[in-house]
Amino acid sequence: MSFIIRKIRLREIRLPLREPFTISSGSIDVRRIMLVEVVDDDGVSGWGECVADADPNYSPEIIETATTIIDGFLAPRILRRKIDHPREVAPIFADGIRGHFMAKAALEMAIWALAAEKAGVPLAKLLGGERERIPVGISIGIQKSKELLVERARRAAADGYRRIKLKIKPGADIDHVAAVREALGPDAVISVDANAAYRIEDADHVAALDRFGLLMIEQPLRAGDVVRHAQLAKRIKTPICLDESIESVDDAEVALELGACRLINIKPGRVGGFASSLAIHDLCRSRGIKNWCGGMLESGIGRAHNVALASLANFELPGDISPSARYWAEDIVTPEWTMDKDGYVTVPWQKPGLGVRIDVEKLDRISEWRRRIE
Ligand code: OSB
Ligand code: MG
Repeated sequence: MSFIIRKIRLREIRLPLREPFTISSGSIDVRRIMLVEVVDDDGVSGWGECVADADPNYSPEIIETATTIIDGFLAPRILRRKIDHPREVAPIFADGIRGHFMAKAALEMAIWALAAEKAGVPLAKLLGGERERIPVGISIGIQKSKELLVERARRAAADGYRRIKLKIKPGADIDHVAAVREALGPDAVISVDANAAYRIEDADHVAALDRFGLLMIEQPLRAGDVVRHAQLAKRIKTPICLDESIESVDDAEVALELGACRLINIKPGRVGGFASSLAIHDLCRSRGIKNWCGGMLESGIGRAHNVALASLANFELPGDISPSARYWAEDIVTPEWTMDKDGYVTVPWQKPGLGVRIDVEKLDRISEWRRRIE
């Protein structure tokens, strides 16, 4: 079913987080989110969410660069062009435009959502998903003290989360993880995420985490340090999962070839969108490497994309797909995303498109700015 995009609307909203979120590279208490709406000839809309943040601490991209790239370079390539399938979009964006994966993803994923809506099928189906429900993991930010971290982790365990991930950095790592392991017991599934806070010289220090039986350590070294991740992998027992290092299927191929990781988390917003996510998924599956779906503190719109993607077969580990109420006093979609007491979120297989209704009136009220591209 082909379609032609006539209009693209960008806007920024600000959602206050219910608790501040701190990682090794920065901290936020209000999430600034750029939303993308594409509208086709028949007036059908598709929504996307840009995962770029206000500060370039996780990625070099920020909201302003993504806006500029969409407006100046991506939108002109897609407006008024006949599209037969959303998988055509990623190659159109890749040709001659380097990087800017978060900008590309926001627009590409909006177009996938539109295509699902038009075809009257759930986005999960269009992507080739199969899971009825997704196991959920929580990502707990760095806390002011070990005691506060233990309290937060206990609460998460009681809520039913199937995996508890602790953000770590030098000085808030070994003893913090020890305290949580002690509090939650040997059966709790615990992982850590360093967001690139260590250097290869810290290998012995990182190896001290091996005794806690962690599911993985995510992104211990700098994004570009794939070779050093391979070196580190030989010196620690805890499986390495790459996050920031993987922006494309090429990156994934190189990382696996070098033995830099045993797991890869896929954030569609980080890798340029769904076509790239599917390619990484298929590559990992063929190599026996498990995936899980990462998160970027998305609103209910980005969460819908992530849930749909995580329904694919190789997303075998719990995803960072917490329910709306973990982040926001009030989400921008109905129904809000919820997690059952066993720690699963249900894929909306009964509904077309994203499977949630977007409260556009509310968005209009809270938008900081809006821009129309025609
Ligand atoms: O590294 O996974 C990360 C949030 C912002 C930036 C980077 C990361 C994260 C998270 C949050 O861990 C996961 C979530 O959305 O629940
Ligand atoms: Mg991470």
